[in-house]
Amino acid sequence: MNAPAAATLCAPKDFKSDTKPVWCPGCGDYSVLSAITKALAALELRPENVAVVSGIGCSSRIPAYTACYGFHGVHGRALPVATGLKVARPDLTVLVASGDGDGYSIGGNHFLHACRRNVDLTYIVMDNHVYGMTKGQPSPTTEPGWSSKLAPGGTGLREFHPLVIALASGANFIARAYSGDPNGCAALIAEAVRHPGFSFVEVLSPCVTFRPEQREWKTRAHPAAVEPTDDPGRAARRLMTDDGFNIGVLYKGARPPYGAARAPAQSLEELAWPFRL
Ligand SMILES: Cc1ncc(C[n+]2csc(CCOP(=O)(O)OP(=O)(O)O)c2C)c(N)n1
Ligand code: SF4
Repeated sequence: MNAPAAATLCAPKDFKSDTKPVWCPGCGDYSVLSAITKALAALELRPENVAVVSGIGCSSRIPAYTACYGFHGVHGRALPVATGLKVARPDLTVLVASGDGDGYSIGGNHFLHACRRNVDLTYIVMDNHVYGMTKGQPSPTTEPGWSSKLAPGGTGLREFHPLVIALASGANFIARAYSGDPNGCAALIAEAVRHPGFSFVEVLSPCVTFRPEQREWKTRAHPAAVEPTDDPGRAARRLMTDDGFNIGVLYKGARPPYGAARAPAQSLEELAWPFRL
């Protein structure tokens, strides 16, 4: 799909590609795609100035459905690719799309260090508490008692707490969104992109095929009762007692992003220079 002429603002549809999503009907990821395109339009960006990087999973298919530059990479490795891209091309807006399996299991170590490095990225994790693409294995955020054919009786393992881990590791912006509210989700993604440094948006995005009970999330998601804080201690106390369904910005830090002072490279030669043999 061609974006409008440079002087014209882009609409959400201008950020969508002509590739039709293959997600199951009712999958939460449709709404996340729509929220991303709405956010990019609201930010008055253009597809050619945005890159969407992902790993592997149903959620990680998102780059192909946008008209932005995209990289559908290796399972769990979206963050290092996006980090390299943003450091080399600070002029681009870089979004990273992941799932709870991709981002917290195989990619868990990269999550810690991306928070710590604080490169100016927006990390959107579509959390459905299951590995959807590979047919329903428990993920790090699966409830210990969730019983299924692949894990009869449940895993008995406590869940990973992505927001607390992001805070402890140094993320500069932490929010939770719900795919069932695409406008609210778009507003949170736009705020995350605007905020300098590593911004983490955990999106509750139901897998209607392997976790059909997640349709009930629409009755559980609720706006966070308190304003975002810039105090990590207060944010930690809130997040530790969080019910998992508080929606909104939960922490907004003021750490300067990595490499903020660096100007974009002007040529391929300049980019290649630090890697010369
Ligand atoms: C190195 C490697 N290991 C395992 C897989 C198989 N695999 C593909 S997607 C996936 C899990 C995806 O789950 P999640 O990130 O939660 O995404 P969802 O499909 O639920 O959106 C796994 C284990 C793979 N592709 N590559
Ligand atoms: S398996 Fe689940 S996560 Fe994957 S497309 Fe279907 S509903 Fe969505």
